[in-house]
Parts: sequence; structure tokens; C-alpha cells
Amino acid sequence: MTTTVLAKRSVGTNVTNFDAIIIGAGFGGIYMLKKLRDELGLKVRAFDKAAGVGGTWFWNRYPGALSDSETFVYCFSWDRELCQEWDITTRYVDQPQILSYLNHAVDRHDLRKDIQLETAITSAVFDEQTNRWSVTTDDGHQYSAKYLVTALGLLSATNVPKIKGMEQFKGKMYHTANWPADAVLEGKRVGVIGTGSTGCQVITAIAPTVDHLTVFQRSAQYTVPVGNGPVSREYVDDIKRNYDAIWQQVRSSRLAFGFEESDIPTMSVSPEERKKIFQRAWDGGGGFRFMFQTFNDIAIDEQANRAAQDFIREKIGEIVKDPETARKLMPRDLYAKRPLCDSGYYATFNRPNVSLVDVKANPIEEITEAGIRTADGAEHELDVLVFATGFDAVDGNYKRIDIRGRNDVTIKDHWSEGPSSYLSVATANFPNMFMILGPNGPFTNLPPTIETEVEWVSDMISFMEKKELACMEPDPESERQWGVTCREIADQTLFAKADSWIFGANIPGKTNSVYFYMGGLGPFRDILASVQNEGYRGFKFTSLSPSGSYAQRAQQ
Ligand code: FAD
Ligand code: NA7
Repeated sequence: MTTTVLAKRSVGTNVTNFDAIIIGAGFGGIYMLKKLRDELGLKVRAFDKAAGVGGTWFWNRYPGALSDSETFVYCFSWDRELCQEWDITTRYVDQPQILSYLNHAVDRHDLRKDIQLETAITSAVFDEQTNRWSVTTDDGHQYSAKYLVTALGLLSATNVPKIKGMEQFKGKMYHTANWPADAVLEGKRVGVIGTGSTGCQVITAIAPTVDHLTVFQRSAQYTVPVGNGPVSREYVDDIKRNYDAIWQQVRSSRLAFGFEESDIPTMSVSPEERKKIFQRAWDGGGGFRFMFQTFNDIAIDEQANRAAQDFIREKIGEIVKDPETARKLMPRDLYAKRPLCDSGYYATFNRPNVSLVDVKANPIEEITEAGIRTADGAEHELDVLVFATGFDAVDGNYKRIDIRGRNDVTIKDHWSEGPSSYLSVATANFPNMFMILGPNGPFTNLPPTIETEVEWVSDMISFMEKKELACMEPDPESERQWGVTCREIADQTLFAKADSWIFGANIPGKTNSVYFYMGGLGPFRDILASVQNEGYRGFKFTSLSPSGSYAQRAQQ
């Protein structure tokens, strides 16, 4: 409440005015800044609380951090020249490579001067008198802008579970997404809680250098080899030569991962043929390729899903020497979380300095001064405890900012039943607030989805500027309908039956809701295009009437 008053009072006094304010300087914020500043000619500033640009790749500096999208599709397709100039050296990109790529893109387009770092946005309040956003930063400064673009990231707000006794631990504790430059793990007794994508990466990377590694596993994971390694000159030349065809395929595909998704049902082939196809995918590498390039129904049909599970369980049995460890590592639930891939995860458990604690069977009782005590009474002594416990995904960062729309309603209250949007880019009663990767956007390799949303938002802002429109906001019924569409599609998948961050199920107390549009990027782009072609169907605009007062009008 106090922030609202402050923000409103200060407009017109000590306030810096912009046409648009962007929050976040990752893939989304960087491209949004480029579009609004250089193509639309607006006065824009992007803010990020980080000390550098890069978003995800600024924060996630843990050992082993690697994309699971292949390099040629994990980049800015909009910068055609950069795609030609920037050499791909490995099949996937690691954190330092991506960070350096994003910094290069920022400098190449001279964007840095309009990005304010080390500045957190603490509140953003829509002023219904002026139709502008009043934005406050953690250093107390006030800004005002007609448009607010939130490029806050969907895997950005960290999840650190509250475990009894945390405050008494005498060693170091790190979350993987807030990894300090001076972290030393070599020769230490390290514990890792969490075995998701991040956990698999960090565990595999650090095992050879630490004194002892204790992995606290709550859910066993299905993971397949990533298949990373150097790429040949021909591979790179081919990608550069086929730029247009590649990106056309990516944008019209469902997952945007740069491969053709299979149209073969799992059970339509013989067991021998099935095994051969799985083996080929295992040898070739890639989690999304394994789940979606082999067969077309692993994510939707239980029998097909079981076939994929069985194949991976068999691999675990072959790789892991100790039968009891292999048993603990074998998942028994659906293979229906974001498909993981790794650089030798299961084999890591053959190392003599690695031990596995199944915390479902033997829960963590408390963190002690010296380590972790489990229910069986054992105290696992640790120098360093790593939380690879993931994120308060999708809406996490929104809830951490005091964002208020019409009638002073907070985004937290607006989303009390779970986050919602119309087409992922906007939400009712938050006029002129555009979201990049807002809730209920496509579940894909993300840069192509980010680009799609940035371009669409930029087109809408251009439309508003040309027509001298004061405000846009989605109509609540369109938003409700979009939520229903997302739910219906999600319910056709097995993902809806697995507990993961994709449905908000990873955090106690978080609304288990639908957070993604699982219809694919191609169909999503078609929907966006039809909405735009029909005069922004489902959005309401406010224009400045001839008398000077604001009048509502619905775009048909
Ligand atoms: P982010 O990169 O998350 O940037 C959001 C920014 O907003 C952050 O820098 C944050 O500091 C800033 N911010 C948030 N709140 C505030 C505030 N109040 N004030 C100021 N600044 C704020 N996706 C893929 O498609 N393929 C992959 O292989 C892949 N690998 C991943 C690996 C890891 C370890 C993680 C964590 C994510 C991965 N992702 C991957 C998802 C990844 O987040 C996206 O691909 C992409 O980087 C998101 O970009 P973004 O700009 O939308 O958000
Ligand atoms: P994830 O996929 O959410 O994984 C987090 C892991 O942490 C997972 O194994 C969780 O177990 C585990 N976890 C979370 N809380 C606890 C507690 N309290 N005790 C024990 N274990 C816990 O996050 P990631 O960072 O690995 O990956 C997120 C995405 O980022 C990924 O898809 C990439 O795109 C990058 P659970 O499975 O919930 O039982």
C-alpha cells in the first residue's frame, strides 16, 4: 500500500519517464529492448537485478551447466548475420559460451547503455488517471512508462526448501542458480539435494573432483545421454547454409528443438524395431529427441510411455554396478517430466566417492552443524551443501514484485487460483503490461518462443502507437477461454499426471495448475497471427476520444 502511494505521488515530480520499461535482461529482455528502441524508436530502459546481462546464464554458473537445446537452435534467429558469424563449436552450449554469446549480442547492437544492472524492480503500479506504470526500484528511484514489459524468466525465482536446522550448518550452502564465483568444491565433502536437470548436471560434473559426494534423491529420474561434443566444419557450414529452412522448420514445429517430431506410434512397430529406435536415440543423444523424435505418443499414451521407461530402466541396470544403487536410481513413475539428458549421470554412481541417499525411503530429518541427519539416524558429514532444488517456475518472479493493475489489485491476488494469461503475453486488468514467457505459453525450446512473443508484442505496441491508443488489455473472457484451452490440451498428456514444476507441483503450497500451452509453437504462432489479423481479437483498447477523455472500445 505504501509503495502505491509513493509511486503515485512521485509521478510528475522526481520521476524519470520512458515509453517502455523492460524488466529482465536475458534472451527476452535483450530482444525486446532491440525491437522497441531500434525499430519502434521508443525511449526504453531495461532493468535487471543481476550484475550482468544474460538472465538464466548470468545466474546459473554451477559446474556442468549446459543447455539441453542444441546450439544451432539456442540462439537469436532474428540476428541473421550473427547466426552466420558466430561459430558453433560444440553440439550443445555451456554456460560460459551462452553468457559470452549474449554479451556479444548486447554489444553488437549497442544495447548496454540502455540496460540498468544491479537494480531490482520492487513495485510496478498502474495509474488509472494517467494510464501509465509507476515503477520503483530497490534504490528508491521512481520511473514512469506507458508500457511495462516483464521478461522475468520462467525458471528464475529459486526454490530453496525450508529444512529444519538450516541455520546451524557450519559449512557452505549454495543454490545452483545463485552460484558464487569463489565456490570451492575440490577435495570437499559435498552433498547435493535434488536430481532434476540441474542436479544431474552438477552431480556428474563435480563427482571426479570432490572428496566425497552424497546425493540426496527424492525422485529417481529418467535421463538419457546428452551426446555433447565438438562438431565438424561440415556440420557448421550446413547449419549456416540452411538458415532459412532450419528456422522455418523450428517455427512451425511443436517443440522448436530443430528436429522433425516422429509420427510413428510406439506400438505400431515390433519390439525389436522399437528397441532399435530407442537405442539409436540413446546413442545419438538428447532428452527431447529421445522422447519426441523416436515415437509420437510417449508423452500421451501409457503403454508407449512404459516402453520408453523399460528401455531406460534396463540401461540403468546395465550401467550401475551395485544392484541396490541401481534399484534406487530406477524410477517407477511415469516418464513425463521435462525429458532429461546427461553426460554420464548413472555411471557416476559407480564411483567409490559417490553415495546415494533415497530421501523418500529415508527422509532428511534435519540439517545439523556438520551435515545432514536422515531418519535412519545417520549423519552425513558435509563441508558444502548444494541445493539443486529448482525454481518457483513461471510466476515466481511476478509474486516477488508488488505489481498492481486496475483497482489496485495485485498480481498475486489476480493469480490466487494459479497464474493465467491471454496468449501468454497479457493478463486482464493489467493494462499495457506485456509478458514475455508469461503463463500458458508454449512448452518448447525457449528462444524461438521468446522471439515469437517479443515480435508479436512489438507489433501490438507499434499498432497502438500508430493509432494513438492509450491502453490495451485482454478481455477476461478471452483469458478464461485460453486457460480452458491450455488445460484441455495439457490433460491429454501424461505430463499432467506427473508432479513437476511444469504444473507447479514441485513446491509445497503452490497452486497445482496449468502453466503451459502444450499445443506447440507452430499452432501457437498460427493463433497469434489470426488474433492479430482479426484486429487483435479478445483485446480491448482505450483511445483518447476527440473530447480529450479516454473512451473504451473493443477491437473487432
Ligand atoms: P531469464 O533468462 O530467466 O531472465 C530473467 C531476468 O529477469 C533475470 O536476469 C532476473 O535477474 C531478472 N529479474 C527478475 N526479477 C527481477 C526484478 N524484480 N528486477 C530486476 N530484474 C529482475 N531453455 C531452453 O529452451 N533450453 C535449454 O537448454 C535450457 N537450459 C536451461 C538450463 C538452466 C540451468 C536453466 C535454469 C534454464 C534453462 N532453460 C533452457 C530455460 C531458460 O531460462 C530460457 O531458455 C531463457 O534463458 C529464458 O530467458 P528469459 O529472458 O525469458 O529469462
Ligand atoms: P527441478 O527439475 O525442479 O528439480 C529439482 C530437484 O530438487 C528435484 O529432484 C526435486 O525432487 C528436488 N527437490 C526439491 N525440493 C526438495 C526437497 N525439499 N527435498 C529433496 N529434494 C527436493 O529443477 P532443475 O533446476 O533441476 O530443473 C529445472 C529446469 O531448469 C530444467 O527443466 C531445465 O530446463 C533447467 P522431486 O523431483 O520434486 O521429487
